[in-house]
Amino acid sequence: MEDELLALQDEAGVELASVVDNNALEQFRVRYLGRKGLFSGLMRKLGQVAKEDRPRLGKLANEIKQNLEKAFTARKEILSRQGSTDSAAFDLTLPGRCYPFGKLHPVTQIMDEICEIFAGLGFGIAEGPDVETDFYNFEALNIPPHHPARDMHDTFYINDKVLLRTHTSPMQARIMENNSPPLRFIAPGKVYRCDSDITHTPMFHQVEGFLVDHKVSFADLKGVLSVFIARMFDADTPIRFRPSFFPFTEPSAEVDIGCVMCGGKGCRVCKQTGWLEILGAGLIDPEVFKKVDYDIDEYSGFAFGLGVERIAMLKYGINDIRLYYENDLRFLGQF
Ligand code: 2NL
Repeated sequence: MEDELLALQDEAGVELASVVDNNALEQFRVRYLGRKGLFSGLMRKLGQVAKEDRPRLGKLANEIKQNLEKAFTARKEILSRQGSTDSAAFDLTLPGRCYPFGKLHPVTQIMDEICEIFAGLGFGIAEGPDVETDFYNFEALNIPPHHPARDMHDTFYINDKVLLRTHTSPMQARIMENNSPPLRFIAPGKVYRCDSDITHTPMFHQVEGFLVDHKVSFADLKGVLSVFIARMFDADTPIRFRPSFFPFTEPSAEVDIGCVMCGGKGCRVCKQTGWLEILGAGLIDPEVFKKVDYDIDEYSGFAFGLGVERIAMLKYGINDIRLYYENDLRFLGQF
């Protein structure tokens, strides 16, 4: 009797799982739970079992009935939620539903690629706070109080001394302050400038890097950046260094690559010059070393900074930086 009850419960469970419409559900109810159903049949047999077994089996039978009723109601709810009333609503030959895959934002993808290249050259990766002090963002990098980079038009100030970092080099200043050479690190991250047009967004991403050791020269800088550009773009991408100025490096250079759009022939993107500027770099100014108490006769170093959105625009041929931040999946899904 006990075996029969348990077997009935199992059998009903299996059958209920295959019920996909209301007709089949009603058939199930009549077959198992109806007045003349299999369960009632077993209950009638309860009268024939030995007297001492009756209370135990009666209790089991009750539990099983409650379980069956509960399973029946649950199934009914599932079916009504699926909105099916008959088996015609189900076409088992339909293909399964495809859910769209998410992917990394193109800027994140390029950022990862840049970090991987420098990590391969032995650079450590250091991230710092987006909210910085005036000291680390400007003062420690030899940007004096009257420098145009501090202009209210560029910097988001929170108060006199606190601001949103305008570049990621404050992190480099923090690293130099707390460690001794030899050092080589890159600092990737978000930076903020009050500027917005087709080539500027108020938030964008930078990777800045630096290396400090004995006898570091401009040749070392050229070597590292040449390898970076060859890996990031084509291996034979032409490079040129143009003299420039940054408050934290001396000498300084802007680095151009042969235009990836026209192959150097001259086009709208490179303004007919055949070259595209992709990063700024130089040998770290002794004034910066003095701020972190490094002996300028013993150590020298180079530093560079690049805009991630700009590199991604050149690599993918995108002409408006704002496309990255409009969250249009038709755009973002292409990368
Ligand atoms: C540019 C120019 C540059 C750095 C950034 C830097 C400087 C020091 C330490 C660590 Cl002292 N990092 N960054 C150096 C030269 C140029 O960026 O046009 N960036 C898009």
